[in-house]
Amino acid sequence: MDKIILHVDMDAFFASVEQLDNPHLKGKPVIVGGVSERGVVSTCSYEARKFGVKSAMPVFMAQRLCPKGYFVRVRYHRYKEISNKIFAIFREVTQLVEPLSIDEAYLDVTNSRFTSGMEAAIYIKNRVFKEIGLTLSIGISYNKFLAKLASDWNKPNGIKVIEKDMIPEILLPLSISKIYGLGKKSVQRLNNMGIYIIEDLYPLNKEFFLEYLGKNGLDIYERIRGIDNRIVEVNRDRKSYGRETTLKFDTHEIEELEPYIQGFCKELTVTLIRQNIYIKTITIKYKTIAFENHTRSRTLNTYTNNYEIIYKTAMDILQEEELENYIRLIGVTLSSIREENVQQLTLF
Ligand code: TTP
Ligand code: MG
Repeated sequence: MDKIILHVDMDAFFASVEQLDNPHLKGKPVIVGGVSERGVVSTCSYEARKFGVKSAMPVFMAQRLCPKGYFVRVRYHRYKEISNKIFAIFREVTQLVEPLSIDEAYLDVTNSRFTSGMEAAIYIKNRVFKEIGLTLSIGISYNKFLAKLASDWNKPNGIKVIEKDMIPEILLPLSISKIYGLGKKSVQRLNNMGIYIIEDLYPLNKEFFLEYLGKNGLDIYERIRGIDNRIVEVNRDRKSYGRETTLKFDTHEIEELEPYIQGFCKELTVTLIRQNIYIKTITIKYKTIAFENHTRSRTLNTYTNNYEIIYKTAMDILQEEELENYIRLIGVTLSSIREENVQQLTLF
């Protein structure tokens, strides 16, 4: 089955936060940056983009292009605070969130509760708008390269799906500068050979790519054909992976809890396997209807990412609990993480 990857990117992020916090700036050209004349523009609202103002432009130039603009100072802490809230929503949608920057992430929703990428995207957009008051753009496809391309398609406040049967039509007319992994120098070199759009690259064979683009060459050859096998990598600094839920009906019957444990262990092991991560400690967490929290852990002798072992251990822990009170919430957390690096794996 193809993966479902989302690329999510906030619209005019710093400027939108300024408009959110200062409603009189709504609908106005807002330019966020260093306030001194020597400063540069971090970003600007879409109203200011009409005047030609852009990220990284010197502020004095922005002042010339847009003299009636509202120039405001960067408030990084505030943007980070909002970013954390947005990422918390992403992580409720899927465990597989790869942050790319303060306002941008890849989400792998293949095994999430959503039946389609579109459904997940609409859910995210609605929640971010309702709870935070900001808009974002989402690209949906079966790999990272195409998802990222798609999120740029209808900015701001857009959703765009790129399906398999839209390749190569969608890729052919694109500028080669849109190819992920192709640096500015390579673009320039190809331009010098008369190659400007992806269509110009199609007739060329693999040897050309290897010769002119070096070790990246084969990746680029595949990418322009819609192939990109990079996985969505969650933050490697994480200490644990967990899933929990409030039960539909309070219970103290192991049989009724088992399907939840099973589901969590399945989801979590899929994540472990994808990320090449092994764990040693399994924790069961539950909350009774009296709101007492309980956690019970077991540490194995060896690291594992095996579903059967993790599931069986989780059930053993649960079976040893004396569940007198009814339970309202149950969860499984996996910790004591070890990453297997790819080189090691290929050696074996
Ligand atoms: P971007 O997502 O590149 O830009 P954006 O969110 O402002 O606008 P868009 O709707 O096109 O996505 O960057 C996110 C934030 O990072 C941006 O709001 C400000 C900051 N930033 C800089 O400080 N300097 C820069 O050169 C760029 C590109 C971004
Ligand atoms: Mg953005």
